[in-house]
Amino acid sequence: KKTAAAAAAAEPVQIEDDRTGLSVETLKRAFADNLFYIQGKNADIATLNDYYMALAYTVRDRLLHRWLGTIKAQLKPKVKVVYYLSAEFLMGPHLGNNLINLGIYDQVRQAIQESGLNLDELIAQEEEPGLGNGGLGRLAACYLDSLAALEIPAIGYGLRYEFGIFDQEIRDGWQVEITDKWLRYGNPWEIARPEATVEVKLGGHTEAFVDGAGRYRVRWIPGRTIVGVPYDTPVLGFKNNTANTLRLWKAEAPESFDFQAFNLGDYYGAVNAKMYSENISKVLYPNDEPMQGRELRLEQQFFFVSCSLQDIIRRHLYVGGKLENLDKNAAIQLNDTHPSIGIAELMRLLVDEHNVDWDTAWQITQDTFAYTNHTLLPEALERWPLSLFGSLLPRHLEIIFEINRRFLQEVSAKFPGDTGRLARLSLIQEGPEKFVRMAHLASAGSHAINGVAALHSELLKRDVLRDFYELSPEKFSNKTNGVTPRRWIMLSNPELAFLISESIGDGWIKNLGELRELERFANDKEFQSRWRQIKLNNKTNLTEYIRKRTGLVVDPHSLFDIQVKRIHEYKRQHLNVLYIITLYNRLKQNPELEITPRTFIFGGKAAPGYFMAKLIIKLINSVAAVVNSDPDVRGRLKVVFLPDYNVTFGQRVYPAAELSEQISTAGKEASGTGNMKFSMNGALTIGTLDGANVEIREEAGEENFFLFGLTTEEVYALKARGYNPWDYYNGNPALRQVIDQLASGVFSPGEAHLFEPLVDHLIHRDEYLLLADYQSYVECQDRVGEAYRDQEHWTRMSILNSARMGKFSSDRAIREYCEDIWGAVAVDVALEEYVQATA
Ligand code: KOT
Repeated sequence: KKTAAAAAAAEPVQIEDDRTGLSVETLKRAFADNLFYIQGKNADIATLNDYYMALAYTVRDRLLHRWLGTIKAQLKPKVKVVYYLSAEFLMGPHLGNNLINLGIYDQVRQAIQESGLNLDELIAQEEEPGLGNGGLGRLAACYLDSLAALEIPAIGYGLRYEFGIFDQEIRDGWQVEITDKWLRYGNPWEIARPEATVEVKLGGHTEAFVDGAGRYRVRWIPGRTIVGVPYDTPVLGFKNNTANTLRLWKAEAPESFDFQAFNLGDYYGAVNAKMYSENISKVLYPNDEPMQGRELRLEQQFFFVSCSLQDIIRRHLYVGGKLENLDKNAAIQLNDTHPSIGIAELMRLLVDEHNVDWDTAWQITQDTFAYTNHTLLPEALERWPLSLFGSLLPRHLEIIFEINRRFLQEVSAKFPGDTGRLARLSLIQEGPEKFVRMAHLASAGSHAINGVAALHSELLKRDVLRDFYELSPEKFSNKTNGVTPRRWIMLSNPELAFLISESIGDGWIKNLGELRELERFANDKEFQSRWRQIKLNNKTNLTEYIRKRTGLVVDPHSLFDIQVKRIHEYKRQHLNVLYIITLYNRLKQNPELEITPRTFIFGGKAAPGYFMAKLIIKLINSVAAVVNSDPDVRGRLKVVFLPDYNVTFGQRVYPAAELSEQISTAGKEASGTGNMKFSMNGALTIGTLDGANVEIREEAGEENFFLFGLTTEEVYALKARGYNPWDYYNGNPALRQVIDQLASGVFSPGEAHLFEPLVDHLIHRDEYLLLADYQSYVECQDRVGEAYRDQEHWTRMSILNSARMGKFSSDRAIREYCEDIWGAVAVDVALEEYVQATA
């Protein structure tokens, strides 16, 4: 046994440095110091934002040792790094999350309080980096969180958009887009690394030549050059020493550019060229799902991918790696096809710039890349007109032709004489206008292809990528999406997190499967009542927020029925509206009818060019105006559209929800991830058998899930035998009344024809089968209303939902990617001695 003195001597010396110390006193002093020396303010003149910035720097100081320690531990010869390439990272606000991951939430709260301020107000001050549209970008953010939590070496690569997703305002019921100036007050979480700048070429033409060794080679003479400057943001693991990096590229003009023009005396031209270059990372394309074949978009994709691949190769060579072994040090994941030009770019870098022979280069490329598909919607599959592609990336087009030539040779060998198959598999879509099919490039150039939920992965194999599956079945697997419990439970629902930890310990935060232990409390009256009280508190908070944002007063004791996600016809927000109108009609017909009071809450942005989606927003607001102000309703129904749905707002919404609307047409939603966030926070789901709903229901138990609607098979069958929405309209008086009201202007006084395009679409085509699913949805919603009356039973179902959501942690998803696709393992990060371990 050691003596006390020996034990004390063995303790590392702790220097309570103002930049690392975690005591409340040190935190207060550092906070005041940063306010003065970084913000240049004292308490007399400091704004809330100054205080936020001072705190952000105080926190950043405390993570730098982890960050530098991680870089040191990971930049080593035998380490395999996951490179996650994504056009979008929807990170959400950093401050609160970093406090949680550093394990200093409580100390900081106290330090801020003792400084006479309120931590929640400072956290609310942060403008979130909205560098994504929705599910795909948020998934990338959850995955970075889990990679760090699991101590997997990883870098997220993307674009540093100067303007992220637009801010949404509602005027007269319509969506209005406002530019998102998120960098306005500076970004304390990023560090520019101009020393790691890389060059990217665009346009021009190619030339053949014979090199010194007598080999046939190709030279690309670019039309212009852009430089990419990396901006790095740390991504902390939960209470460990890992701080991975999110590296976002900003496009700038090379210095030589304005120098030349300056020498010619063309100052204006020089500035113009600079602006032209900077355009590339100027703004995020605000389209979720449908692709837009704009040249600037392809430039963006190529720009960040080329920067990232050059960076990856540089890192690989820096640790003494050989290019032939790139796949031993690097796993590159393509987040949908947006970065799939990387396949051709890696081939070009290897063959043209690093002198690797074609076959070796192709092997390296396939072994390094893997591709995740996120959509089955045909209009979302990326394809670029050959003409546009060739003028921007002439060398890449040649490379793609060569890849295709060899690829189709292989196909021919395996399926002799099957010309139909060749045409279907070709990387080039033939026709009057030819296209490069990016999903085909990604599939041919990757060793692994995955969908994002079990159903979606099956449908991929059966439909969209069927020929690829028949060619290389071993490439395919499913990786059901997940979300991080750190942000989506701990940070957003602290009271629930506290109750859970008090009941079953805090192991669930790292191992979400442990939530199962909550099952034994499902019938416990005392636990149930605390569970309900927390939900009520969260609902009350949301009520207050709704009042502030919209002026609407809603009843926190009513059923909170919520649909938040991008507005899209396939997601069927308007099916939800059809039910609201149905309820309204019942109340008008029978004002004394007993119904469960409900608050319907919507949130979501529409792509600025998507007319129907914008009309759906107007519809929600128009129905809200009528329902909310009708005295006959007596407050039993309320409809709210909350403007500007984003990550920050999501954090308020999920904890307050009791019913989660996941009502897409079966076979259309690849996975969904909001569905998981709702369930974890104790909401019950009303949903179709679509995307991950199938697995959520499987886990929660079918008795704890409100299922309705056609299955994917039934949808196919109905469409195959000829779907006629008219039959449903004519055969269902309640439905017919609702449609007639929309058509005749009941909800658009003075503008009788306002919703005609919607009505026309529903009764003539109804691509997403709203009318076919209407009756089933209404009956299911009625069951929900009934079930809510038995609060004890409802609470039991709610607890069981949370308890059984362990599968949907992004930690589980990332473990599967690591084991099945990336071959990546955890790397221990050691900190310098004088840094305190996490609390
Ligand atoms: C956007 C453009 C092209 C291809 C796909 C998309 C896309 C797909 N954007 N978001 N998604 C969503 O991705 C989520 C994460 O996997 C899914 O949960 C969701 O169902 C997709 O719609």
